[in-house]
Amino acid sequence: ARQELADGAVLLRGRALADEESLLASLDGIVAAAPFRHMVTPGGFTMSVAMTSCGAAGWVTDRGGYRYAPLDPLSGRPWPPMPAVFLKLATSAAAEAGFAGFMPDTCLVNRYEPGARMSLHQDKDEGDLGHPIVSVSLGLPAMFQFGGLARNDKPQKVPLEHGDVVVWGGPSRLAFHGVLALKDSAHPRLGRNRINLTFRKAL
Ligand code: MD3
Ligand code: FE
Repeated sequence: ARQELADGAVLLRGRALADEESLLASLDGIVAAAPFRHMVTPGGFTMSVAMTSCGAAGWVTDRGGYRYAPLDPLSGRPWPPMPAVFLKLATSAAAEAGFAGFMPDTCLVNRYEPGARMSLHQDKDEGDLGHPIVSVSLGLPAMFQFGGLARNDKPQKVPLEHGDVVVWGGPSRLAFHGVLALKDSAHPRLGRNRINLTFRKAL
């Protein structure tokens, strides 16, 4: 099921389901080396979403700003490497959406517990905004908000479920987007959690 949400934004429903167990096993390895943490925004707010990363750099925020860092600030060591199953899923999904050759160098792992949310924002901390972003949703469903290029554009609501993959490129790359507060329920495999893997070329 290939669904075009907007120009350049392609939803591949269930695209990650075949890789579910190997994605989750790889995720356990990442979290063992680089645990989830709640980071602080430049404005001083602690994020409700807990995060970690793998790959050559990881997205971090603190009072000093948002950036990609080559070392995990918690450990002072490099982030865990990008697992092969992550890379293969991201590159093949991007190719199916029309972005052949996409080669991410980082995966941000977001963990939502009930009540966690992400307010409307743009992703523009990457060096070259010509590359798409691939996102993989696992665990509890979430209501995703997908707006336009202006903060005021009324967002469309898109439910994202376990196994869904979305590729955001071209004119959609700078769209405002966010995630509504996660409703409390339990997923058979992930319990009271939603995990989102966000693949980017940052460097
Ligand atoms: C649309 N994460 O980490 S992924 C983020 O579900 C982030 O955790 C959300 O937004 C989450 O920055 C959404 C989907 C996503 C990612 C990047 C986008 C959608 C996007 C960039 C442009 C437009
Ligand atoms: Fe984002």
